[in-house]
Amino acid sequence: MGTIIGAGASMLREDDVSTIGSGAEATTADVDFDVVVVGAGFAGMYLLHRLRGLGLSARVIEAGADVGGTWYWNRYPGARCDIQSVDYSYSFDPELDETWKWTEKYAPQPEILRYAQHVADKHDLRRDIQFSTRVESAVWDESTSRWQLRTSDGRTITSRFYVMATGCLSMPKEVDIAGTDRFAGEVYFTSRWPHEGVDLSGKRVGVIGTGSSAIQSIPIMAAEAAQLTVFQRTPNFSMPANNGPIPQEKLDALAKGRPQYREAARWSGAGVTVEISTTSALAVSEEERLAKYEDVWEHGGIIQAINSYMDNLVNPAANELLCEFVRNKIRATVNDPETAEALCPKTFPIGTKRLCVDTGYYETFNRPNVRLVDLREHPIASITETGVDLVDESLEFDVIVFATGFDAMTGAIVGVDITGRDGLTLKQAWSEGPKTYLGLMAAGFPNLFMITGPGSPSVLSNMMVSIEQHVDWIADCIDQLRADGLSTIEPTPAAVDGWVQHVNDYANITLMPQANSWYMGANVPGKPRVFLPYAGGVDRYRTICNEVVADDYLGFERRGPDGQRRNDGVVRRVQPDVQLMLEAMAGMNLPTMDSMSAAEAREFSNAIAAQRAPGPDVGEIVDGVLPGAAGDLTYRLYRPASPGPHPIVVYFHGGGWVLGSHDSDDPLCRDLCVRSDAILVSVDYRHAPEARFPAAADDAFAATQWIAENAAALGGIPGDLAVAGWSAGGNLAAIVSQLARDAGGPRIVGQLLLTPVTDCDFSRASYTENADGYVLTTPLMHWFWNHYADPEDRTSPKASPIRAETLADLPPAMIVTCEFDPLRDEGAAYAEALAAAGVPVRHLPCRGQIHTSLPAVDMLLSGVPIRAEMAAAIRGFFTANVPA
Ligand code: N01
Repeated sequence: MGTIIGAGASMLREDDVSTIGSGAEATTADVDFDVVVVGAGFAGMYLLHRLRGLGLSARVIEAGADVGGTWYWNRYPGARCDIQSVDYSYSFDPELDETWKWTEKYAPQPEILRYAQHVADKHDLRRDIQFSTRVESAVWDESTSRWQLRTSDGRTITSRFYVMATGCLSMPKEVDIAGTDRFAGEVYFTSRWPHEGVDLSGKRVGVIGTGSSAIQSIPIMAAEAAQLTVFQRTPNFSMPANNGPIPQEKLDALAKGRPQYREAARWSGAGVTVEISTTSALAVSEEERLAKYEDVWEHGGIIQAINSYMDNLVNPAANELLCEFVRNKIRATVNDPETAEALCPKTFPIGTKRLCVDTGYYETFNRPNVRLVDLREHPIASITETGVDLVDESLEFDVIVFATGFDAMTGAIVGVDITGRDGLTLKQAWSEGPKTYLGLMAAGFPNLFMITGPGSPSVLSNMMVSIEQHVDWIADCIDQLRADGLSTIEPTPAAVDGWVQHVNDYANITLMPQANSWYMGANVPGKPRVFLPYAGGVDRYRTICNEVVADDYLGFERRGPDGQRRNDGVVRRVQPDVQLMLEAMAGMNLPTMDSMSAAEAREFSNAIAAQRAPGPDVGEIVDGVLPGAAGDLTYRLYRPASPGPHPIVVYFHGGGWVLGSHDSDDPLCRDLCVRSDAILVSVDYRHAPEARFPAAADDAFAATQWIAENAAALGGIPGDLAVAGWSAGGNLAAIVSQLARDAGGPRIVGQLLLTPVTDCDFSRASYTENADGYVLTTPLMHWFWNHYADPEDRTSPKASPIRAETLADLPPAMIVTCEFDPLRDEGAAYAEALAAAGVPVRHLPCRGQIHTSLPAVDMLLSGVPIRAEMAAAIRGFFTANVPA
């Protein structure tokens, strides 16, 4: 075993639970360390360097015989990285950029491995790396606050901190094909390719799999082998590497300033600076779109392709355009139309499985010695002594190559038997999918860190950038603990649950979960189907990690001899797409409406509304006029495309009784009409301050009466109406329900109240918690009320419906509230009060949403399930399917 590092020797003894790196002389130097790291790939190597810099004792345990990690193991012919080499390299040591010159845009595996070896030499890393050794088990010892690790050489070592730097794609997936052991010929795995290489000349070779590894190696194997048969279960999208010298624009950008170039990568979405489109693929002409795709095909890489249009990964229609472009490339390249069609992916959106990068892959299928077997048409029955039996044909081979992939992101971590606090194993804790905080730590496993673990951007980014960020975060964290006299750190269960939720929320606003990819764990039989990486981007993720530290390690509990510091909390609670909208608005530096006159505020809100997405098409839209309480009111009727008559919903727009019109909530009305198959009549009403309380309420009721009387003429089913409204419109819908009850008609069968104003009381907690930052602010609510009603009028049930003498006998209700809304608690209070009065009511609290989320149709994907529930409630009102 090698010696331990110079500066401090091991500074933590087994009887010492108090300090880190205090400078004491080591007595058990070769078995006790401040930090043990598993893996000597790029992550473990840089971490070792950082830990040494902090004067900590560290030992890296590595299964391979040298450094390099994935580049040590994956030596199959044609292996290259799909990120350009100048980007896929360390930034921590600027001298490396001077001493190392990449020969190609995408360097081959031997060159990347040499680079790792060069770094190891330069920083003299190997003396603290124990090669050809595995950690077999790791157990947290609560009494000493240390990890006890058993290694494959039969030793036990201890450490205060334990770091899994095991890589995301390092544990090969077990082959799940019958008869694999029977084959008597040569068997190779791309992920464990023999170091001495393989001579395929003159041999009949079968390759199973068509992922990145296969796609890179197939052209080279085909050139060597006598015959090559490719067994394809799912075709993949691949684009040309166009490999060659490092592109001039890259060299120019680096020449301008390497530090700035590196810094820009750290704050980019994928860890590589590329142009990010802000245009929808659907918003440009076909000619423009194809020109853009061609440019990316010829000059770009996978990150440019994904970012060619802003909605490639969120809108199925936009995605399909890029899919078809690539399919047409395949059809144009492969001579045999049947083979070409079989190579065209059609079962998942492009980019939801890792895009492949190739050199001559599709062209290979034009060679006379290459055959594609489509396993969807001809499944494998079994592997035999001599080859592969399909259900309808027997094929003989000298060599079978398995390019069948990895148990990604979690396989290598749970592959080591890790037992945390109270005997809990990581395998048990992750039985339903990995649960981490920031992809860095797990609850119940103190001082266990993961580098690029599940729940971090990792595989969706340039790994080098993500590795360096994690290593720096972990090293800084350990250093801070030492400075604070603390010895353990662990995330709280609430922080972990919140992060897992946030990771899922992000995945769910993309198309990513639709593919049976290794991102989803779907390639390994029995693995929980969970989106593993964080889709929010390197830049946002870095901001979050920095925020956690700045907020006194939010979501962590740290302990030391002098007690504990627990800063429980969830770091991101707003829905990701809402957060993006808030960030975009913040970037625009918009004025606040409560600083404007009513006329200015109306103009401002109209200008904003003009820029929004239009909402879905409906069968028919009719604008009309109806009599209000004191003069005519305009309305807009939305009719479904299905044959009528339809049930009618009277809808009242939002805008604090001051703003808005039947135009302002147009996308929401369209959406509700389409989803509920009901007519919506969106009614305007007089606005304050020109017409103050109770003008709006009186108009709303008068309009409802007129619509009830004219239901048949409007194409509706006479007799029953529902009412609905958002914000101040929700207030009016609630009040109309009360007025109709008291007046003995019209008959209202349901009320859909969306983030309604129900009370003039500003003392509820949501007014304080969400006072600012979520579009509708507390000062703006004051501004609305001041325009609308005098203080003595506000307590009238015609302004504050929650104050009605009785809420009994009101129509069934669905009340939707949003978590980050000043009106949240009064909506919830109204739901409770209705229920207490015996009214059937369903309260739908929307996690992570803000007041303006509900009408943001076609802008917020996270709002889709909510609007589906709203529409279901409308249908339920008319079928007496009362909400529960
Ligand atoms: O593995 P994969 P990979 N019967 O999982 C098939 C990175 N990487 O090693 O899709 C028949 O992508 C499986 O079929 P299906 C990169 O991130 C990067 O190629 O499950 N077929 C699939 O076709 C990449 O995404 C680079 O239906 C079976 C293939 O095997 C990741 O590593 C290079 C099967 C596995 O494809 C993994 O790539 C290489 C079965 N029983 C790798 N089981 C670059 O940087 C599996 N398959 C360029």
